[in-house]
Amino acid sequence: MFSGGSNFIKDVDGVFLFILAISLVLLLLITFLMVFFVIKYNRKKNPQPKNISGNIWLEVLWTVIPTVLVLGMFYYGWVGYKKMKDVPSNAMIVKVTAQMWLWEFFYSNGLKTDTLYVPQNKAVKAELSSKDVNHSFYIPAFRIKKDVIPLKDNYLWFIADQVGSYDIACAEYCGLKHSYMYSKVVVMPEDEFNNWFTEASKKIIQKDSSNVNKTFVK
Ligand SMILES: [Cu+2]
Repeated sequence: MFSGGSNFIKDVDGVFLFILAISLVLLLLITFLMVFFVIKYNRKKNPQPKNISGNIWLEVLWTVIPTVLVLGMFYYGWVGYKKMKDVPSNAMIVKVTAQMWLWEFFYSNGLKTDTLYVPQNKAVKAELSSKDVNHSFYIPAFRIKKDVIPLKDNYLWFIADQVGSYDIACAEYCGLKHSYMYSKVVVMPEDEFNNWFTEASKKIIQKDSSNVNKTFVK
């Protein structure tokens, strides 16, 4: 946790920690008050039960504080979500197709791969579509996840800032072999990516220039 390689790590982990911290404070406070009241209003100390009338300030406090906390969680979540929706105009577009039970990636020239190759420090927009049922495109190391739904065009984007290979998972139960629906995203320095892209594209042209979409390059 708190490692990974995209431009969203700070925002997503930040919201996560913020909510975790609030939850921890509430857990401790509620546990403390519970034990405190059990002792304070113990029957041995208070043989005669008494009615307690309301306290306006207490009621104001327990309304205002949770409202502020919930609005805070919403605010940070919304700010982060908005960044994930605003794709930079210079993003490289890769079409991602999901089907039971594999991922396929299509580059602008028709190159098709079973692994997602991307250049480091460049915005990549993944246009998501499904050939059959609901899937979910999930790269935990980049903190991005989006449902892939038939007949609905979803997208997400990211900037991978660390060279390496990271898991891509399907995060929506999609049938018998859902748990095997894994792929990898490989992040390469930009010139290395460009070399790979040129080489891989040559192969599809050599194999069949009239039918590039059906050529699989590993
Ligand atoms: Cu799936």
